[in-house]
Amino acid sequence: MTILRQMLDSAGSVAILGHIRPDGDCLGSTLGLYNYLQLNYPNMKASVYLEEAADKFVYLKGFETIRHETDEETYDLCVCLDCGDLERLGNFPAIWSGQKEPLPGSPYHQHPLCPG
Ligand SMILES: [Mn+2]
Repeated sequence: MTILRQMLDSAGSVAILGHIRPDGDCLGSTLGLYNYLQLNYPNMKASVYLEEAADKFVYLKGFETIRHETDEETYDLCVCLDCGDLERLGNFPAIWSGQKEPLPGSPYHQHPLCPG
């Protein structure tokens, strides 16, 4: 079982983040995980947080669900994709640091899901 699978299996909610000025690989990776969770973990609360993206990506499944503002939601797990450091999370590092279960054994920015 992969580390990600173990983490997802023990999480009831997941926030998904990517980098500022999201491009195609950022949107594709974050929405890919979001759609995977919708399909395979139907009872899980999952949200993607990104800055506004170009309309040319509107065809991507789940594009309309992307949240563009921080909010009061909390999550068990936060997955950062296509982003190498916390500064490139833009307005959303609070969501990253607010997850209930800190990622084990390493500082947030050195976790394999968000390599610094
Ligand atoms: Mn990118």
